[in-house]
Amino acid sequence: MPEVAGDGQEVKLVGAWYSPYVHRVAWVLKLKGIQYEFVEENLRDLNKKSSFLLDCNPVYKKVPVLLHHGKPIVESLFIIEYIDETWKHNPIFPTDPYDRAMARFWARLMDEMLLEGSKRALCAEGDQLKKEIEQVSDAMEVLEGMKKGKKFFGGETVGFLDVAFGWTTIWLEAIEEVAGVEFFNRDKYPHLDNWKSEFKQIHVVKDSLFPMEKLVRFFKKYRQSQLKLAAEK
Ligand SMILES: N[C@@H](CCC(=O)N[C@@H](CS)C(=O)NCC(=O)O)C(=O)O
Repeated sequence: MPEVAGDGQEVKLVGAWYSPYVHRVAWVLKLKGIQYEFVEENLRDLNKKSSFLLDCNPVYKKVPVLLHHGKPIVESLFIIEYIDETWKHNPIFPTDPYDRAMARFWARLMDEMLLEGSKRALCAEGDQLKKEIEQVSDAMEVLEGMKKGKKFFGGETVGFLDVAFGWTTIWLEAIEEVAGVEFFNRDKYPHLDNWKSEFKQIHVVKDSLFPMEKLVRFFKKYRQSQLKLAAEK
């Protein structure tokens, strides 16, 4: 039986139900069997964040925040590294230093290109939307090439890159629906398509995913509010 953190009091995850960054951290905690308490932060009004969040993450003021024995760790990719180094069973990172460095590189690049790009697409129109679609498509091409010939990005088992890219499973589809665009084409990205199906079958992922319609409703409101703000400027 792997060593797990105590009674949930010593590990807390501060998050928001819809956050892809939060889910990737939760997946790693669950894959390692670490008990934790989830603390939902209400981000509806970004000017009214809790003093708890502002104390924990004074620089970025964002979720997720992981608290371990009361000490906060921020930024999802760093949090995952911390978890993997602290609880060493069921390792998430590759063991080879070169592979580890490359995994960090790809995770960060894809956060910049794919995650941030598709987030911007969610609230974009016209030429701006076209530009974001191009960037997201470039990123998808790269991912398709990286996935070829392997069951998971990590090889035969789920690894750091799988959890880092796991958000594409439903978040990307929800963005496509709300922004009225197509990023993901099964015929163009068959390896990614297989991976998506495999990833969604992993029990900790399956149990944590919520209906896509819930996310679509949330994103619709978000898009409308952002477009309204942009029009008022
Ligand atoms: N780079 C950060 C991004 C975290 C992030 O953007 N979180 C969003 C929720 S999905 C947030 O807290 N937004 C509040 C805000 O933008 O002020 C990470 O990887 O943890």
